[in-house]
Amino acid sequence: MSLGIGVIGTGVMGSEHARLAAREIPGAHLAGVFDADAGRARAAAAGATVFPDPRALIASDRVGAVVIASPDGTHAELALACLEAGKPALCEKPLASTTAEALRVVEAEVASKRRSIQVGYMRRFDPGYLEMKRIKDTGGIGAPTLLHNVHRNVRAPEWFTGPMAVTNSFVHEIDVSRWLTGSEMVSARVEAGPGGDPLMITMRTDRGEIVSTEVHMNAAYGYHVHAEMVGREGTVALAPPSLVSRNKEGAGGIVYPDDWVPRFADANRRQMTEWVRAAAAGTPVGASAWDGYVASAIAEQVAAGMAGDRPTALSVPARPSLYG
Ligand code: ISE
Repeated sequence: MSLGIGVIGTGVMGSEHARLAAREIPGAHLAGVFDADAGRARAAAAGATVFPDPRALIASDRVGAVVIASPDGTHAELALACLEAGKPALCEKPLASTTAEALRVVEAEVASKRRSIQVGYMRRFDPGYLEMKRIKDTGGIGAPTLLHNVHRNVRAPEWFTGPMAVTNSFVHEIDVSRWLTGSEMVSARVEAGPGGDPLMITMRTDRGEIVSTEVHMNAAYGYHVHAEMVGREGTVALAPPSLVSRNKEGAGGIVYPDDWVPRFADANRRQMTEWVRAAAAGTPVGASAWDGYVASAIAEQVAAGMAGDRPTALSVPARPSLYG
């Protein structure tokens, strides 16, 4: 039987999730959408039901699983509503906009005794990152010592406020660095460039590895995410993310997209495919609510320590047994 997916929030990512559910995911279909902007909801629904509010979507018999892609501040409350309704949810990152709210989601899921929340840290499904991890895990570069991340956006979205470069963008590197290294982050230090952008964030892991990240919100030339891991016997890096190389006006090279949707199209498709498979039978395979909580907790601590000139010590509570 085909799984009916309901999508809450049809902005940049929500409309991509709706498109994937409607057209590209085996065993699933788009059952309906909700967005505060009804016109935007109708456009993303492409004929599927437009629900009058998110609660009606979650409660509907036609919706077997929910994608939460509304503004960051609504994620935790909607994830809790999905847990209450017993419906699997793929919640866009971050899991919550505060650590306290993220912890409430973890606690509710632990109380339910079943993992049913996956957090949309889609880089875990990107073929390049997966290959880096496979090579590192099979000893292909020796013991890791450093991870260099680069995260460049063309320009900060207009809805960006305050420390969102950390809580909305850098959270990706927190998650992917924990996943790639298998280590926990124990300290962080932030240097800000002129006017506060770019940021250079250096973290230390509990195995002594160094993780450096350039978070650049207004890099102008294109959307560009890169990572290189250095080990005792070699290095492994993402290859240039382009299907083609173009020559024009006396120059040649790869072509960068404007935002993350084309860059991570494959990762998002694979993420939803695996999530649908797990919703039918099994446990979600991507970032768990616990991973979402840890990423948000670290981001909050990094943002709070930004003004200081000393490294910030990072701490997270012990992992509940539900998360292995
Ligand atoms: C955005 O919300 C995303 O999740 C993108 O992947 C990230 O690159 C961008 O910086 C965020 O604002």
